[in-house]
Amino acid sequence: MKKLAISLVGAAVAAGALYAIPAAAQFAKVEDAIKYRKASFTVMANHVGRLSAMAKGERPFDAAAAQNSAKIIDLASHLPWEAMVPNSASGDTRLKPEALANAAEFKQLGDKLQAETAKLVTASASLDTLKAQMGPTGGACKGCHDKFRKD
Ligand code: ASC
Repeated sequence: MKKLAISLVGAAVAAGALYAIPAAAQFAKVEDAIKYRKASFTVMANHVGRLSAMAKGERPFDAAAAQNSAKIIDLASHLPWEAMVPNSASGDTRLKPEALANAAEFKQLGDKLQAETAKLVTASASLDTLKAQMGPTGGACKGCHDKFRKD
C-alpha cells in the first residue's frame, strides 16, 4: 500500500512536470530537435522550389499543384520553432547561437514567415498572384537566414 501511494505521488509529480516543461521535452536529445527542424525546412524548401519554378516559367503553372505546395509550405512554416531548443546551435546545424539568444527577434521573423506563407495559399490560385507573392515569401525566408543562419 505504501509502495502504491509513493508511486502514485511519483506519477503525479511526473505528470505535473510534463505540463511544466515546454517544447524541449518533446525531444529526447538535442540532435533529435535539430533533425526535426531540418526535416521541416527540407520539406519547405522543396515546395518553394516547385512554386519558384512555376513562377519563373520553368515549369507549367498548375493551380492544383501550386495550391498543394503552398499549403505544405504554410504548414511547414509552423513546425521548426518548437525544435529551436536550448543548446541546439552547434552540431549538424546552421543555426546561429544569436537566434536562441534573441528569442523575441527570432520569433518576429518566424511570425513574418507564417504571415507570408498564409498569403501564398490564396496567391497560388493563379500564376499572376503566385508571382506577386513569391518575392515577399522569399524575402521572409531570407530575412531570417541573413540574420540567424550560418551562410
Ligand atoms: C528556397 C530556399 C530558401 C529560400 C530562400 C529565399 O527555395 O531553399 O532557403 O527559397 O532562398 O530567399
